[in-house]
Amino acid sequence: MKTESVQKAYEIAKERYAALGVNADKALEHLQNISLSLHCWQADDVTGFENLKNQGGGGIQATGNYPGKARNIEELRSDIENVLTHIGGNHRLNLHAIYGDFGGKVVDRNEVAPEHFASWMQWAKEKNMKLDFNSSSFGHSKSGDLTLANPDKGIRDFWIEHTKRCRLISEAMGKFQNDPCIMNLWIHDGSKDITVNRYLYRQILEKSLDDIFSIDYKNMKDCIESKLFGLALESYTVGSHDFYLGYGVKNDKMVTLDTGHFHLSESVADKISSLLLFTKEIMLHVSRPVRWDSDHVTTLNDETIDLAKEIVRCNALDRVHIGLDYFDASINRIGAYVIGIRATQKAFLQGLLEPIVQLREYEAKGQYFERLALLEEEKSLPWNAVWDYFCLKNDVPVGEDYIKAIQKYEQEVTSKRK
Ligand code: RNT
Ligand code: ZN
Repeated sequence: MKTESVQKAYEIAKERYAALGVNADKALEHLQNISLSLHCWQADDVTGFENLKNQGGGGIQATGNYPGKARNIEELRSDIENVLTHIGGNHRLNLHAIYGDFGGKVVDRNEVAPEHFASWMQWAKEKNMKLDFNSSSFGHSKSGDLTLANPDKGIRDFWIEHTKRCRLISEAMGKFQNDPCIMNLWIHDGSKDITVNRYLYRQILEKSLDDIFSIDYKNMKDCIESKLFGLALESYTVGSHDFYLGYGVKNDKMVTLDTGHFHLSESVADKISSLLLFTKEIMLHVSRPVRWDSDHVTTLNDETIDLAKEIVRCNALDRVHIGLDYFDASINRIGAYVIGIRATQKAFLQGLLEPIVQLREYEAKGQYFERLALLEEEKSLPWNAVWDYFCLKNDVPVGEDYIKAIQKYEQEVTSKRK
């Protein structure tokens, strides 16, 4: 696209927004400062780089077999570096414990340590990225149906040790990067069929968490992520939303809202204001559930826009951490990253461009026709001209130009991975 037309379109859009009391320059400034936490696991279908032989145990699964997935750390880093060339702003990278730099050694989950992430910290520093972290209790021979909620002390202690070590790693990352590393704790624990021990498993999980969180750290922040159900664990999830909401409020922990972890008709956007009242911060996993927690690539759909708008309406951009969480193995994986990241940014831009003062004035006066009318008009205001200008300013592809750029990387790099 021509630079000149992007600039012209922006000037016209700016005027249009100004007429509604919205400052487009300010919106762009805010967007520039929104740092997304990019999930590392879209690049390799959540496999990680462990050298463990006895991996089994489910908990998570990517579907599809599009060629070119990252097979090692170097490839994953190169993919992320490529992704960054297609998106504006400064972003974070969210690592899972299974992505350590294990140097060919067998390092079990209860042995992971900061040293296994030293090269990541160094690389992130060079790329001007901050790191976030996750414990990984899925895809391991000890994963089974129950990890931290397992009545078997041996298995439970194994996962407690793993999670404690992950907090230590997060602390080291936070210290190194001089910015808190956010560590997410998600476990798949549940039951395929009716259980008569709902209380017991939740009681065990609470105890395990108390143990895990008994050490206070300064450079990391914990967040806990619920789920509705997992494949083959349909009847019961130990770490349900109620469980973690209660635990988080009681113990001052951030709750992670994954947009795929609720009934599809439930509004995640509606949860933001309540959480903001009772917990200090929120972690998000922006995803796109199709019929279930399918982790499709995030798009600019109503759910994503509602969520972003709600956060802006609550004036809570500084209290909400925005992570992405999807893994589609059926399409070009770099493309998947870029589509989801850009969609999330667009959603926030729409939120930032909302004529909120006017809308609230209408609402205060009981002018509900006017409120609805403006909400409708807002959808087709020239936000896209502002978006194009954001891309131009950031020297990243404008509009659909990133398609070609990604095709090039595929031709030159990912298609050669066999
Ligand atoms: C799974 C959770 C969890 C994972 C990642 C890999 O349902 O959403 O966040 O997707 O940690
Ligand atoms: Zn998630």
